[in-house]
Amino acid sequence: MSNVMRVAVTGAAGQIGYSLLPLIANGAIFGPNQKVALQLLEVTPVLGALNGVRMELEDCAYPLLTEVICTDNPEIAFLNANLCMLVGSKPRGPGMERKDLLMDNGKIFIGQGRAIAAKAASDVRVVVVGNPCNTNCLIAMKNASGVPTDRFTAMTRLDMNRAKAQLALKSGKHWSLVKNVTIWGNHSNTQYPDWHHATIDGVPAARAVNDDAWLQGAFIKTVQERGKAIIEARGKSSALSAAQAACDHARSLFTVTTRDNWCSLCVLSDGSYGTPEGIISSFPCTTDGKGNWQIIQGLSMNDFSKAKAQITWKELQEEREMVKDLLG
Ligand code: NAX
Repeated sequence: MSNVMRVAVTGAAGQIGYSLLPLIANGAIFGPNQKVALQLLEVTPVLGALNGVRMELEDCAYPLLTEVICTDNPEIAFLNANLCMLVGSKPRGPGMERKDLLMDNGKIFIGQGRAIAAKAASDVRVVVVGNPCNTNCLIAMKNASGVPTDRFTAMTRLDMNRAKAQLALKSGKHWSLVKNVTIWGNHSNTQYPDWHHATIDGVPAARAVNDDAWLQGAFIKTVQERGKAIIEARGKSSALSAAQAACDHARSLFTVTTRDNWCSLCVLSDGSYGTPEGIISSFPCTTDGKGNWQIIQGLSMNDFSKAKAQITWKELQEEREMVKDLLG
């Protein structure tokens, strides 16, 4: 790794940003021995608030943090960036259709994809968090001419963490003992959290939980609708858990992840498991610790899993169709 890893974060003055930046500055992605510089992007009207965040970061005097750059220019934010965390996007307004949200946000990710291609470091990795994150990721990737497509990933790590927590709570075991949960498809309420290969303290999850009706019903629904439940309870969308998940996702790219405890990443589909090609879909993945991932091959999928996965893959195809004019 470089002497200093340059991490660009968009939407940095937003609520996820406020939880995410301290984690990055404290070594949550690259570990306790790697210096980091933060390159923060916001829209122009929010630069004042972003400057306040910069002041607070300085006031933390983090040993690992070398520099904080604040800008409204993507070409400055992504300059020599090794990791770009694309968090900023427009929230859905009242009465706004899904297509309007896709189109409005899509335009942001065209510009950011181009700026990454023009300015980021040659080893850049991109993590898209801002929603609709799968399709935003596809748009950024398609507009980042010359950047290999496997550098682009979108986040279902929060969904995976939520699924692990639900399995742990149901089985009375600690969540650190839950392994190999897969999120398939879209980061939306069509996603399919799949427990069939998961283990809890070394025991197959289905045996540890011993409640198939719960797994096939309430478990899936709780994970799919957790975001909504948080908004109802808190009055705001998930932020600290989203920030933690974004770090977990990026850390997985830069540490080795094996088949014994895989991670879910949204990556460009190559048709594995019957997923339509050319969408950004969540898959079970391993990583090599150098920023590279591989889709795990050879897992069995029963008819229940196939049917659930089809629903979310279809939604991703529909999203891609809606933004086809933005795909470079
Ligand atoms: P906030 O509205 O608090 O912050 C978003 C920030 O992005 C704002 O400060 C805004 O000014 C900025 N922004 C908007 N357009 C921008 C642009 N073109 N360039 C740079 N910055 C821009 O939202 P927050 O709660 O932080 O959520 C951020 C995004 O994460 C949302 O799209 C949200 O839906 C998404 N989420 C994704 C999750 C996932 O699992 N993939 C989970 C959490 C979260 O819902």
